[in-house]
Amino acid sequence: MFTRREALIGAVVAAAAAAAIPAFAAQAQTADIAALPRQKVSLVAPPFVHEHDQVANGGPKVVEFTMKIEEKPIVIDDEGTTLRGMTFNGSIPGPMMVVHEGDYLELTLVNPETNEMPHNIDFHAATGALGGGALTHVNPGEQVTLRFKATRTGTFVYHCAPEGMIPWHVVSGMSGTVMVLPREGLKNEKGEPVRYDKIFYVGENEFYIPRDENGKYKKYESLGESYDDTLKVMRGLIPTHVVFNGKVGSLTGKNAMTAKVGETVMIVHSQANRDTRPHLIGGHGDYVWEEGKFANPPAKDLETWFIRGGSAGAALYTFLQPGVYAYVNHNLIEAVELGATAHFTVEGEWNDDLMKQVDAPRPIPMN
Ligand SMILES: [Cu+2]
Repeated sequence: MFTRREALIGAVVAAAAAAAIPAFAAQAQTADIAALPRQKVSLVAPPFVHEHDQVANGGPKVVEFTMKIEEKPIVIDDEGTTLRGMTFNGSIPGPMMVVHEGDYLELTLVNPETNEMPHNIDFHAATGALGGGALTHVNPGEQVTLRFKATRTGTFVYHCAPEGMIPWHVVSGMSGTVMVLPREGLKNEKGEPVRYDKIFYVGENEFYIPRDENGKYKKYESLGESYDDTLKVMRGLIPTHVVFNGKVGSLTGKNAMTAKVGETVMIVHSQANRDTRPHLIGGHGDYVWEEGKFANPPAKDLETWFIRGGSAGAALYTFLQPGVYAYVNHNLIEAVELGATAHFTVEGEWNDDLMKQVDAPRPIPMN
């Protein structure tokens, strides 16, 4: 029998040994990483996603991205309401970055001198140092480069997380998604491969815009000037806007996402701060990774799925009918009154077997 003291000493020795092994392993890995191929990827603004292989082509590599932080006023509805926005790369949400499991994601984060605020980035896909937040703090006029290994597959939120100002930066627009695909691609619940023909990234945000004494939304000359009022609205937890991709109508009408009958579309949906429940009106989620984690089998045939605040989920759907589909947050007040609605415009042949108007509306017959 070990005494408690011996057990403690044993634990300390074991911990020291465990600490020594990663140090050695870390040195070996640094050399290994230097030998890996590098790929530079240009990011594109959501709802689009940069070109990528679904099944990894070759072994692990270092995938390089650059994002510039842009602070700017952004009109978020048809009434000219203006958010003092903070963005990764100019868009809300920030662009999606796609890598494969075992790859290294290397991000250069640029905070131009023209900005007012310090920023950083917390990758939910990463391990250690506040998701990189502790190692990426950049003041205006600085840039930083962080590398992390993508060890877990799935869709993961990233967001700004500067000490003392985290929620303000997040609800001002600073979030996005990293997608780490399994090297062999996606699988369904039976382990069979599944693919998408198209991918769209929908980032949902809620905004808290202060009003003046007449109930009109206020405009501010700077982020600093907007801070106190905005914080008061945030603390009430009642958003003034709930939107997809940065503003009311960013994905509706002429901005609708498009597909063809028979195409399989992947929809990645993130919300960095607040729970939401996407629903495709007139369609379904054929396969849904609600938590966005590809190591878990997808759920099948969902009507509405749940995205936890602080996460991103993924849904695959093969369109079967043409027409306009609304893709909404199925809190319908948030969808219709506050803005969380997108559209898919789908071309193709109508299938009468799936749905047919048997009798058009007409007066109720007298009998
Ligand atoms: Cu920030």
